Amino acid sequence: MQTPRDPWLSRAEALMALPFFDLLYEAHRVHRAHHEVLDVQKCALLSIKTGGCPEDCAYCPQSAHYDTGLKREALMPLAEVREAARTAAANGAARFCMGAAWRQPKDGPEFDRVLDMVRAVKAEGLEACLTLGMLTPEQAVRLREAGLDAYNHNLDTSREHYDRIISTRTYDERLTTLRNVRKAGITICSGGIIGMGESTRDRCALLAELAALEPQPESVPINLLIPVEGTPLAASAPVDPLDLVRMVCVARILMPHSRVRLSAGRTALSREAQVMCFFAGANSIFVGDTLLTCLNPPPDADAALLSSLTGSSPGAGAAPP
Ligand code: SAM
Ligand code: DTB
Ligand code: SF4
Repeated sequence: MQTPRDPWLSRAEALMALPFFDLLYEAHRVHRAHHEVLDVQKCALLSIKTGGCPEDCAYCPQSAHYDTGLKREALMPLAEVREAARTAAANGAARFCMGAAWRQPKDGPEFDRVLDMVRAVKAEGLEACLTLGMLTPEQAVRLREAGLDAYNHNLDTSREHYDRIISTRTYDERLTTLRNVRKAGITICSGGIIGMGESTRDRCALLAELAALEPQPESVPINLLIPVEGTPLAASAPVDPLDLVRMVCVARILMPHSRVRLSAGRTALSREAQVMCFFAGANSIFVGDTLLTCLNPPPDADAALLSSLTGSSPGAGAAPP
């Protein structure tokens, strides 16, 4: 039986099989036709509830199933979130994303506090994004009413590879939450991770699932696995940066209007590999020293990275930091 992803999957596989320059050239052409190439969105990221998560995602340092030495933290006080949002706005972030290590939020005082966090972030003039796990239709509506702009909920990998990575939830549960979010009028941020032992076909199938959503996700984060000691994926082989560039290219071509976010794993990439990802169509990054629990490049390195795109770089002979 034909599923909505199938035509997208054939297209993705055909693109992925192209010679590198042909793929890169086409991706950049599509990128230029739909976006300002120097417009790279900066998103701040804050873990508002850390560790002790009941899910068993094999990549995740926050899962209670693995001993990663991470210190658990209860839901953050509202004032701390407000302060972090203020700092992010002062540092030029456009969007403020808050993540919680939950399977799904419980209605009650903690969910009410998250609604207040959304209001506080909006009051600083930032776009507000959350990632809290699965949502009911009612929770999605309450978040929208509080002013939430976007909800991050990654499909993470292909349907076929999914149960080798996560056993405590299904792919269809992920898709149901995405539907609930969309129905409530919140934009969708959904992407995945590469470097988890998946095949090229799995990568294509992930992008095909995302591209088949109607409408397509407004943001597509592409994460490079950060192998974390204590998780089942700690010993995963590193991804060839050119395969990451290919992944960005195919995402850009299949989803021409989306923001493709070069997400986790940038500390493992050279400046040149990141620039190639921007050329391929990535136009968003997380800024700030930490992601949720892992390291991100330092802000001064990112400032230098972005200014090296604009023509205002130090000039001939000056080595970047
Ligand atoms: N608990 C919620 C959920 O799973 O939807 C929200 C937080 S969860 C940490 C958000 C995303 O972070 C995951 O979907 C995954 O894509 C990404 N992530 C987690 N650990 C990672 C790692 N070690 N390397 C790369 N990405 C990771
Ligand atoms: C996404 O796709 N990547 C971000 C965000 N959405 C929430 C999270 C990356 C987490 C990396 C591992 C960590 O810092 O714990
Ligand atoms: Fe929990 Fe999200 Fe980590 Fe999975 S990815 S263990 S759901 S915090």
